[in-house]
Amino acid sequence: MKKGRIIKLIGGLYTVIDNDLNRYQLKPLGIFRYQNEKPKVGDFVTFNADSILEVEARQNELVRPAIANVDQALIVQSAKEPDFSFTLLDRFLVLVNNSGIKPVIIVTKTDLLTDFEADTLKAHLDYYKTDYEVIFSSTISKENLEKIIAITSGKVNVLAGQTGAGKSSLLNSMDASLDLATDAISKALGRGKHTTRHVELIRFHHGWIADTPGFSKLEFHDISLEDLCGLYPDFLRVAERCRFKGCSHVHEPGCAVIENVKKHMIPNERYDNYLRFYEEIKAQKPKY
Ligand SMILES: Nc1nc2c(ncn2[C@@H]2O[C@H](COP(=O)(O)OP(=O)(O)O)[C@@H](O)[C@H]2O)c(=O)[nH]1
Ligand SMILES: [Mg+2]
Ligand SMILES: [Zn+2]
Repeated sequence: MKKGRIIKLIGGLYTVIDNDLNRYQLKPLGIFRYQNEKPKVGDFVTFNADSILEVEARQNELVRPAIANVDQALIVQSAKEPDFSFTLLDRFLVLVNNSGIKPVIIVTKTDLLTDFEADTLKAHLDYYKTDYEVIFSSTISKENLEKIIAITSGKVNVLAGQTGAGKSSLLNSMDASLDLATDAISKALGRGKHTTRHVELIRFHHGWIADTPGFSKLEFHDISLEDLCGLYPDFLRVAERCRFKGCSHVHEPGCAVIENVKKHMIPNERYDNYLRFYEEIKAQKPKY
């Protein structure tokens, strides 16, 4: 019996790597078929010549993409093409925070902005710097590529962001040997847009990175109404001054969050997104 880590899953076949970076093609033992939890990419496992026998308890995990034991999630969003969306950013932050993984915000394609547009976007994102690292980057101007290498190296990183945000291009520009398919290439091949189909950890600057098929379902199925505000570190800091314990920050009198929104200490748009997500979760069918 050996110990290793799952780095790839395609068609029910797992690739496991041991401490010496030897690779093994394995199947999960039949037992996993009868459990809810199948082994995931990122799992630490015990295995023999042809099967995964045991999966170690996970530090954290994502459902879509299915990946476990991640050090940080890079939330990648383009400054333009497609336009930067604070709603999408807040949505990713809620989902990543709920998984217990540390988010890092990466804004790509800054070369497409005028100086004025760049200043405006940076000013709006300043608010997020209290809780998150925010990095502005471009594969054209090479802005901050070294910095992103520095913060990802030696770690297990997962990329989150919509198709076209520039995830694969960013990785290629930091390590040309990766040679990941980008939008331009996949269009030329006529393969449509979703070129990254499976979850895989690839070696990246002494660590690992997963260029995932994307968070295809950005829904809040695992999050309850009561949980939502706990996923906003900025709300939590002021919530202790709310008049009512367990305040939802939606309608209660004496709500410190609402007060801070009125005083422009919390951006209106971020609060509006909170209300939107709150309604979305409320409309979900209860899970039993
Ligand atoms: N101008 C500019 N275009 C970029 C940059 N990064 C990516 N792109 C383009 O954005 C498109 C989508 O990039 P891709 O890496 O495939 O995005 P992914 O779907 O998130 O992996 C491609 O046409 C890239 O050439 C950038 O920094 N600047
Ligand atoms: Mg891609
Ligand atoms: Zn409140």
